[in-house]
Amino acid sequence: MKAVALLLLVGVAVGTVRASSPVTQVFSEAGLSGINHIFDSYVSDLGSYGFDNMLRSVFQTGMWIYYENVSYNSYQPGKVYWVHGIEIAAAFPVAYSDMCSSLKYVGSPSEINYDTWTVYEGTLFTGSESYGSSSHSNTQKRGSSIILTGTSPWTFYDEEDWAGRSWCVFPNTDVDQGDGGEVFNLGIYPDVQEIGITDNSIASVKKGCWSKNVVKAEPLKAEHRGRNGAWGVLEP
Ligand SMILES: [Ca+2]
Repeated sequence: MKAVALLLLVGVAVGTVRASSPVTQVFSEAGLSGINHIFDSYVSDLGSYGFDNMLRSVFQTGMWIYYENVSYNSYQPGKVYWVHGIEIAAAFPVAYSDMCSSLKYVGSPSEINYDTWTVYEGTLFTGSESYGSSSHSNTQKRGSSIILTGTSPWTFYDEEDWAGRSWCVFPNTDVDQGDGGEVFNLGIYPDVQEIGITDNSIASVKKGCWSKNVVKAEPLKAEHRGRNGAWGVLEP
């Protein structure tokens, strides 16, 4: 982690140290300047770091979600700015600058392309979440949005213990490639209903594709999409 931070501090310089775990360096000015802070874990209130409503640009690895309100928009709907990639720099559009009050990464804390699923309570990745890197027999039926990382498909069921109606979902909406040959696969689904899954119905998850009902989706509309990543905005 120290080596990663060092690389980030010197910018996108050529280096042999590369982040393979989620990390974001946030800046108070566009163009990766001004006051900055490095985060590698969830922050439910950026005010705790004196960084509330101050973000204008980021340099990051992994997928990070930047929320307008504290606690990941749990209690108040708001704007969502998403960025995924490998050593990717992004500037927030004016309407999304100086608005971020909480942030979190997606997937495994230690390896961005580990096979994981995250089911969020609200659409647009808001609220509480269920997360796993293996099959789960009971996920509490609160899911409204999903993000997958890694290369494995996952099957979601509307009954516990992998029963009932099912949907096979692949992590194939986005593939990012780093300069060192790293690959980051994602399946980003901001509203389960858009892929035919009933809202608040997901009750269990199994690794692999075990349903004839195979979900296909287009990549999210992005503000920018390049070889090493993409970013965009979502509004309720
Ligand atoms: Ca805010």
